[in-house]
Amino acid sequence: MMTKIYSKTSSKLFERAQESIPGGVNSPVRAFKSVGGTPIFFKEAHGAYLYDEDGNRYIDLIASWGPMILGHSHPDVVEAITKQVNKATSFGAPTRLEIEMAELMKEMVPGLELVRMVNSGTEACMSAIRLARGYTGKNKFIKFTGCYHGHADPFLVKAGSGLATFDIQSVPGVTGGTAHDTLTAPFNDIQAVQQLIDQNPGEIAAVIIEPVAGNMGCVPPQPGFLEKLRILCDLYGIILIFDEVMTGFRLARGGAQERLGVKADLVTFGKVIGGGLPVGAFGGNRDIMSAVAPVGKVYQAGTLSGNPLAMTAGYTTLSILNQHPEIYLELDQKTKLLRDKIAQALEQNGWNFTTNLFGSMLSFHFDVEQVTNFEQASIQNQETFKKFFYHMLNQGIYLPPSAFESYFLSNALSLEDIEYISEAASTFTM
Ligand code: KE4
Repeated sequence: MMTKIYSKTSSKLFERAQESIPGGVNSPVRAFKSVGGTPIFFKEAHGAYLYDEDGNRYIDLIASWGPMILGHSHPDVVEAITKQVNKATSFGAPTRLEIEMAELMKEMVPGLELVRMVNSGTEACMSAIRLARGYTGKNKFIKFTGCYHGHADPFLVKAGSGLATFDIQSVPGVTGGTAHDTLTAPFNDIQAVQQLIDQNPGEIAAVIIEPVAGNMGCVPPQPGFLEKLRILCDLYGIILIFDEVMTGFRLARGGAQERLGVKADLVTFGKVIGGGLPVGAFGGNRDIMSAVAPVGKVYQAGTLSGNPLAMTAGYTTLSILNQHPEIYLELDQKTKLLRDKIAQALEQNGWNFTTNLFGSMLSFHFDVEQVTNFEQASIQNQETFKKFFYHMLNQGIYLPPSAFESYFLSNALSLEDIEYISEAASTFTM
């Protein structure tokens, strides 16, 4: 039964929230600004479902932007956190749990020799860039237009996610000096990378990339692109950083490196490794990582880094994924089925669109032939996207509230849920 859902309490809470929190949210993409209207305030989540303040149920296709890969309130994760919370939540001192977490990540990710825990993907990426600069003694780095590596100053240049959503191409407060050292190239354009290297001889410390981009919608690498990037980095002594905050432990146990067969020098993580609690990490080659304090002089620190509660949530989540790799096959199959069903429904109703899919990452882009980079993502029809977003939301399906984000599936999504979503999409008419 398709019923129009609207959360009356959410609009009251949103008004109240704006009195105390900038824009009423603690992260801009949640504000529904690009789709208009009022964000839904949720109070509970179980499995593949979110429940708003009025008790309306939504099928969740964001999974908290990736972390909830097993579904919300997974019983094993809840049990483990509950046990730990009664022992301690944070010491600010080393614990056995941090060793076990690092060892498990090393077991799952090829080439991860040393890994440092932090508290967000932003911290992981900013630390990795500082490390690359400190290790090489060079200042510049290359990022790709439309990729998002968190909100640290150096990355807020032609970035994706919320910056693309709100069309913020340069951020007040990011100094010219900082932006000067951030070089940008179009995603999937290896010639542009070669050109930047030629124009900045001996000055580039690193290339940082989302190996499968997720912050301009889902944009997979073209065949050979990452391989050529690896060759260029080797040729010119540039550190290759894979930002796997989204793809890490989502695409495979070994993330994009395993899935795509390309090895980075440093990898950043977030989202899934916290199992819903704030965790980020960066790691890789022992020689480079040994430049990090207290071994080396590249300072990086955090009061709550590796805290027992977050380690417990992350360790439990990764252990389940490590022991049940079939989850990745199930996720891939469900994502492909979901894509095919929605695409069929949209085609039947005469919509013009393209879809990108990689593993359990998926996006739809209206009125554009293909999306292989940010420029193409930018010309998609955002008005149609908004209509589709609300068409689905009003039938209890929670899509990312931005045309520059990806769907993230949790393995709690059932075939019945997919059937329901397909049926909802079939009534999206011109
Ligand atoms: P956080 O600091 O938000 O934990 O991670 C930053 C980050 C780094 N790298 C990649 C590839 C990312 O996707 C992110 C964060 N992703 C966004 C969603 N596209 C987080 C959602 C938000 O900003 O609220």
